[in-house]
Amino acid sequence: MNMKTVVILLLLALATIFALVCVLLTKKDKSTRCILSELQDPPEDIAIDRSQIFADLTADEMVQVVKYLRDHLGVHLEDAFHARPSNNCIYYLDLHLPTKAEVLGFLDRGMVRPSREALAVVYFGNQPDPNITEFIVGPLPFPTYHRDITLRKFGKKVPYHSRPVTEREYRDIDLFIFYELSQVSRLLKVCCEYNGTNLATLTSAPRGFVSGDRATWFILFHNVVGSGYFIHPIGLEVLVNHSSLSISEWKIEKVFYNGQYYQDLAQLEKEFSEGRVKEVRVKMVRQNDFASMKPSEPSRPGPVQFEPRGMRYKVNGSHVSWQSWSFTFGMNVNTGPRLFDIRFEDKRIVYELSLQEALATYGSNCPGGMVTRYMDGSLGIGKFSYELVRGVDCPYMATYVDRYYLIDSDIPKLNKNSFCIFEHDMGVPLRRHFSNMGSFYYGGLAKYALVLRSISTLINYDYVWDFVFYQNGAIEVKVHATGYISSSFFMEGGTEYGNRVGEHTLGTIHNHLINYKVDLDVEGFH
Ligand SMILES: *[C@@H]1O[C@H](CO)[C@@H](O)[C@H](O)[C@H]1NC(C)=O
Ligand SMILES: *[C@@H]1O[C@H](CO)[C@@H](O)[C@H](O)[C@H]1NC(C)=O
Ligand SMILES: *[C@@H]1O[C@H](CO)[C@@H](O)[C@H](O)[C@H]1NC(C)=O
Ligand SMILES: *[C@@H]1O[C@H](CO)[C@@H](O)[C@H](O)[C@H]1NC(C)=O
Ligand SMILES: [Cu+2]
Repeated sequence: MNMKTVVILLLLALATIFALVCVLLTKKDKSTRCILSELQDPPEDIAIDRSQIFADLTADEMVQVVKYLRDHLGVHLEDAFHARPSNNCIYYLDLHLPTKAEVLGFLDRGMVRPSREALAVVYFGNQPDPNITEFIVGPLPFPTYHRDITLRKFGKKVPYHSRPVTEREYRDIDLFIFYELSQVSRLLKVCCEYNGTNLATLTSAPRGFVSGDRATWFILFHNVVGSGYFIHPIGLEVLVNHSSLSISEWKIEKVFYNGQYYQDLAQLEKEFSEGRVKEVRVKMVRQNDFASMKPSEPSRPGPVQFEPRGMRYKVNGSHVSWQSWSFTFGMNVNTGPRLFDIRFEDKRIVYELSLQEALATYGSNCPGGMVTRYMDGSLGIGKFSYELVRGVDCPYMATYVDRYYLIDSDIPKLNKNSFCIFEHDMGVPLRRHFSNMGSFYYGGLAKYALVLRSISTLINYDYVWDFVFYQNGAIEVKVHATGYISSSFFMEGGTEYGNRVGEHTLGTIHNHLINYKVDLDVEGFH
């Protein structure tokens, strides 16, 4: 099997291009310049200072909010890293943006700076009627108040069963599954060379079909080390009902093995020992893994761009400026990268441009793949925006920026170098003309773009999120999908649902849907 067929995935390019030229070529408003010059600082410093209103929470602010909530909620908060479903814990924190009216009042009309606040999402599991509550906590950095905004925001109580699964819950589910698997030890030894440690699980979603369900198909794979285990399925899948807040009440509701459903693992093992299960012997891959990402041979280094007279863009905190453009960027732990106050020639043209959701819907003849509709916002597009590798993930000379996030734990975590910013030669002229008619001349201009990028690894696949700014006033959002495919065990009829990419691996048919919010604000229309 050629590695490339597996590793190289679809390339998805969604392009939203705004033609802004005519609006932007209108003359600069001198009066705003006059107001700015009354203040002492140069305009660039003022812009940087004001952009702080959109800045992500700092690690110190997160620590203060956690401390405040522990001291003021009147209940014991377990650290989410250890919390069981029946505990209370802080699920995540994020910046709470003031309303657009408040922000614009401050930015444009000299009104007071709105106070800086955090959004805290708390799981209240340790009470008779558990719920999820959203609080606003402020003012930062030293909070003195919190407000429950759940009912105002959602119009109803947020049911506890709909909460995203925490890392702790995944760990507990794994412990539960591997404990239960001892019931099929004879089958697993024969079919899959199971030795107690060489299998791994993969979640699916949604976790049911009616409100209140919390039962998930988990798919079993050979846990091939240092390689994409997602394409080494062994043919076994289990439906785990983890709705109970008491882990001892979790159960396996259904079992699937190589095309057949069973009531439970005991029934599967019994039928296997009676010779009524058609097992498929899947060898544990030890070398020449078709899923390996290792280049097969070293290659000579490719071309590299350089900046002969240094960077032509500036990055200060969350504020970026380049030629006529400026904007502020950040990362929402769930929804991913977000940009605010995008200006061209100092005029705001976009108030907010942010990723909202990445949906992937699958088809398969195995239950896990068949039901799967991932909504990556619930996994954490921002949380899983990991460190970028210089010269591969972004050009060598790019500027790299760290991000802190807090989710699934009371301690802020660092995603080092998880944004990159670079100016890039587009390899094509922006405009040119060669004249050999009438008179003899040439005029041309090289095309450059400024790119803000982050890359999210959502389980098996990696999304490369680009926000591209062009000299002509166009903005483009782009996504490239790479990483590994999600796969099912290959069985008869599998090719109706995808392509056979390995002896036992079906690359399943699916769609990606990427959703952005664009709040265009040309000429102050809002
Ligand atoms: C960032 O901007 C602030 C305010 O304008 C300035 O004091 C600081 O020196 C700048 N930092 C960098 C690294 O440019
Ligand atoms: C959720 O639980 C919290 C903590 O006990 C409580 O203050 C809040 O009123 C509850 N929310 C709803 C909508 O019942
Ligand atoms: C099981 O097999 C894996 C992969 O071959 C190996 O790395 C691991 O050490 C084995 N575990 C035990 C307990 O033998
Ligand atoms: C899951 O278990 C709960 C009891 O813990 C039960 O009420 C519910 O019906 C089960 N759900 C499914 C999908 O089997
Ligand atoms: Cu895909």
